[in-house]
Order: sequence, then C-alpha cells, then structure tokens
Amino acid sequence: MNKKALITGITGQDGSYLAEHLLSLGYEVHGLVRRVALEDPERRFTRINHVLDRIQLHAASLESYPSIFNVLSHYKFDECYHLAAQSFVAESFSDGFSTMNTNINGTHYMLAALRELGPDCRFYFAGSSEMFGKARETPQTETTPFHPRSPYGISKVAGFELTRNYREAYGMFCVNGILFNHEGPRRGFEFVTRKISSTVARIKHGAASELRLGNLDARRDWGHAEDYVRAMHLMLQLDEPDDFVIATGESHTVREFCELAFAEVGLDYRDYVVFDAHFYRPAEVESLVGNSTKGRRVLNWEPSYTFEELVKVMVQNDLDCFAREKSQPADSLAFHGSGQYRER
Ligand code: G4F
Repeated sequence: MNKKALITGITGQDGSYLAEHLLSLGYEVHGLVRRVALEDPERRFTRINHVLDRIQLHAASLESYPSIFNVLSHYKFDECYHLAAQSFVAESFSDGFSTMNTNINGTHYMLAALRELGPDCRFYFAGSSEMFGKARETPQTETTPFHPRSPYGISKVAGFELTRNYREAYGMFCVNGILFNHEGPRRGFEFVTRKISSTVARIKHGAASELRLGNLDARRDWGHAEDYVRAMHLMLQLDEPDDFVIATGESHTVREFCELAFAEVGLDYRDYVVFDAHFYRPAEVESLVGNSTKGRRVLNWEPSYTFEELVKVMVQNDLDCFAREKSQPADSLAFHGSGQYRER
C-alpha cells in the first residue's frame, strides 16, 4: 500500500517541491488549499500545475477548525506536513494579528483535529530560524534559546511549542524542522533573494533601472528549497520523533547575494542598488547561521547546492521567465508598484 501524505501549503514553494518529492517516492499526495485557490487555479496553482493530475486537493482554511476536521474525517493519512503559514516576516509587522491567527491557530487546529481523527499520523511542523531572532549564540543549534524579533517569529515559536506539547502530552509522532532560509526559482517575489534575481533580469533587459533594498548587511544561511524538503520527509521516517536544525552552515549578506546576482549578467550591483528605508524592519534579525550536525548525522542529510549555484539558478530562471513573459499575453504576469513582476 502506498503511503498517504497530506501537505498544507502545497501551492507554495516548499509544498510544490515536497509534493514532487513524495510522488517520486510513490506516495499518494493530498493537499489542503483554500477555496479561493480552487476557484482560481490559473493564478494560484502555478507551482503545482505540472502535478495537478497526480495529487488530490481538498478545500479547507487554516482559520476554520470545522473545515480541517471535515477533510481529516474523510481520509486516513500516514504523514502530514504542515507548511501553510503567513510566511513573510515584513508583512507580520504590518498585520501581526492575522499572522498570529493563521500561524498559531492553524497549527493548533491541525494538531487537535489529528489527535481526534488520526493520532497515528506523523506530523511535521515548519519551524523557522526566525525563532532564534536576536541569536544568543552562533551558529544556532537545536538547543539555542529562542528570541524571536517579529510577530512571525513569535507565531513560529508558538507552533513549535504546540508541536512539542502534542508529542509529549499525547504521545503523537510530531516533529519540528527548524529550517534556515531556503530559496529557489519558485520563491515568492517579495522575499529578498527572488526580489534581487527578478530585478536583475529586468535590469538586464532594460525593463528596470534600479533595485531598492533595505538592510544590505543582514546575514542569512541560504540553501535551496529542493534540498530542504528532502529533510522534512526524512524527519518523519525516524523511529522516534525529534527536532532538527536544517541549514548549510554558511552565511552570506544580502550585499553578497546582490554582488553575485548582478555579476551573473555582467553588471556591478553598486550601479543599481539603492538603499530604501521603507524596507527596513522595526526589529531586524541581523545574522543567522545554522549548525545542522545533528540532522546530517541522524537523517543522513546533506545540502546539494552551494550558495553560488543557488544565486546562479535563480538569476538564470528569472532571465528565462522574463523572456517568456515578453512572448506571453500581457495578463499572465502582473506588475506591482515597485516595478517587479509577480506570478498571478
Ligand atoms: O528574504 P527575507 O524577507 O526573508 P527572512 O525575513 O529571512 O525570512 C524567510 O526565511 C525564514 C527562515 O527560513 C522563514 F521562516 C520566513 O518565512 C522567510 O521565508 O529577508 C531576508 C533579509 C532580512 O534581513 C531583510 O531585512 O533581507 C533583508 N532585506 C533587505 N532588503 C530585505 C530587503 N528583505 C526583503 N524581503 N525585501 C527587501 O527589500
């Protein structure tokens, strides 16, 4: 019998890579999606279009316990990957209440419904390096204390603790992945890496003249999302549930990302990058770098992309996207205020 997996957030970057990975392993893959997404597949399913005929989607909202309960009452899942969240840190400062509501209650609803309907289902929670925030030690490990710096980070700490509590209180197989930044060609355009790679492509083609950014000195440990979804799956195959840091162990500044991305198209970032205070956060996470020794040993996991390869694939992908955009009907990609395009 094939294993049955449920992915929340299946339409996002990580969800789409994870769906592909689980399909390649012979899983029956199901996804929870909001009804608005089902009603607007062209816009909402750009990352999963190529696997739509091999997965099953169910309408539910993370804000509605009954809708989650309803889906879980109809299927018996072996594994549940809870990836859905409001995941843009900057947005969490603008609307902390929505972020808290979706991220904390959504996780609690998933856990409570599983406890009721499928307590044997293995549960993965997408924790985040943002939980370390103003990091108390470098590099960060599974034992580094949390000090979140945003409503998003706080909501992830709550989700982490809920997951651990369901493991300890009810004996459920619940694990936390503490994933550091993971990017790739499917990254949303609001995140800094994709903002840079997509704007580099536009500048190269004469469609933009500058790139406005906030803190260029922020340091992150950036890996490729394709590598990180493999770790999620490995965590649910263990004999005992546990929590793991997943990271490359290298950190680079936003400035370094810019330098490499512009160099990829033969340009010097200093000629195009403009500092814009608007993109500064009320409380910044200055520097993060993970130590994933435990994950590498126990899960036998290794990242396969270097930082340089990550930047290169993202820029090359956006050059291709731009070329396709020019040959497509105008409404298949939309422009927003800052001059970057977004997938519709
Ligand atoms: O790309 P970012 O928005 O990602 P951030 O805040 O590190 O969070 C991402 O990674 C976390 C860890 O895996 C996830 F939990 C989270 O959901 C998300 O995926 O910003 C990276 C850095 C920040 O320090 C930010 O201040 O880039 C800096 N930055 C500078 N200028 C900018 C900009 N970030 C954005 N988004 N836009 C800018 O113009």
